[in-house]
Amino acid sequence: MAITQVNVPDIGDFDSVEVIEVLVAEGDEVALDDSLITLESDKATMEIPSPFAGKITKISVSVGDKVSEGDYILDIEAAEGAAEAPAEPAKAESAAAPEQAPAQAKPEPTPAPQVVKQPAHNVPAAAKPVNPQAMGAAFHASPSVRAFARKLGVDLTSVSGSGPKGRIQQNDVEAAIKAVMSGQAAAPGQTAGSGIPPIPGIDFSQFGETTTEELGRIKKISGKFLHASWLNVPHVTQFDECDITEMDQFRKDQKAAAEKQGIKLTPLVFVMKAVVKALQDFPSFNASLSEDAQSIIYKHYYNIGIAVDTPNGLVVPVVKDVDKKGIYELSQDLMEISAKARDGKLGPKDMQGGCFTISSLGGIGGTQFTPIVNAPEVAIMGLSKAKMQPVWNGSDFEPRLIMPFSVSYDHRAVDGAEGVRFTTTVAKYLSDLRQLIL
Ligand code: CAO
Repeated sequence: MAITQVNVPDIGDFDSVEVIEVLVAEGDEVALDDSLITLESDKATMEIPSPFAGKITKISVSVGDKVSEGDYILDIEAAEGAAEAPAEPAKAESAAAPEQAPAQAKPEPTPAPQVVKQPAHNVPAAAKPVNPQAMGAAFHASPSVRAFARKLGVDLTSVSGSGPKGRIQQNDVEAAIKAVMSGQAAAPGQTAGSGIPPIPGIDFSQFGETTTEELGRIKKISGKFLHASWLNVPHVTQFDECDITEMDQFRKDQKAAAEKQGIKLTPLVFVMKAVVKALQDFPSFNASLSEDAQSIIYKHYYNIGIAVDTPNGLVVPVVKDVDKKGIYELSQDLMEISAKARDGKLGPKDMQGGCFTISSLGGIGGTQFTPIVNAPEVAIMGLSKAKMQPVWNGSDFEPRLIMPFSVSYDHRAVDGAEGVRFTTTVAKYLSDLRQLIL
């Protein structure tokens, strides 16, 4: 049987158009008018249909090639009695640009390409087919449906067609999207079950009066980071407590002298010093994972982020070089950054370079909480309110000031045993500040 060369037919004013899909493979049987390749210019998407029924014996184009009228596409061994395409070219899709008048194919009577106008805006990269299977002719769909699917990022290999001979129609694509949105199916690129089920929108006004306020800028920004950390970081929270009776007595003893210098001494600065000493003992807490999470990057500097509650939302300025500063200097830094934070005057530099974060709610109350890791840091401490408690000393109950705290950490970087060793070590330093100078 004769092998016939199929070339790019007249594609109107287009020249050097990119091949974005090769819809057949060598050995495939095709029917007359089956789509062979898809071309995409900046204005239109075109499918080149087969001029015969037959078998593909050779393909000479690949995805990414640029082709023009007359360029060789592939060879077809015509089936016996195969009908040639009508001399009159097939009509363009209804969405076709009127100026793309289909012309007769040359040199083979290849039917004119079906043309679909591209949307006015650029198709986002993610909307282009990425599944290599989509390059095979595993489905049938018109150019307009293919363009619609591409625009919405739908992989047509995962859509079942309800049209004649399983042809995929626009309503099939719409149904596939609805199934993903309603949680009944996995989104493209996700394996079933890994999609995040959406929280349904509810009209609360049906139950009573409501008012709606847009979230502030800081809440929107921090919300995005917190959500990313919540989803990406496998969190473990270790709860612990420490006896700060002596530490707090020392703080009170120093308070008057500090106030003379305009400094307010709170437990937080002592915690910062104890944390840095513990970070030196456990370097995997003073680290970040590489972007591909295959390496750990140890930091040999000790900058501590402090979560500050402001009228506009939560911000985390960073106190630099905590290991090199004394209690007074740290208190001064803390007062400055929290004032700056509350006045909305923090610059980007004030919030960069953190190694570990402390979120102190101890001035407000609470017994314990689970802070969210400030990724790409790997750990965060949450401080709760210290309370006088009766503690058994072996023979008596003694009143001791006990501060509960927690440390959430990224379990990819830190093991559970290391987590509790870290909190025990912080507690040890805080219960006896002399150990900080050993
Ligand atoms: N237990 C008992 N008392 C505590 C304490 C603790 N763990 N921590 C602080 N206090 C006391 C202080 O000693 C101070 O009392 P005095 O005035 O009698 O000395 C009082 O509580 C208020 O302290 P403070 O909150 O003004 O100061 P701080 O240094 O402890 O904290 C700052 C500074 C900026 C961290 C804090 O003001 C703040 O913004 N905290 C909120 C952080 C936050 O929102 N975290 C949540 C993040 S997740 O959404």
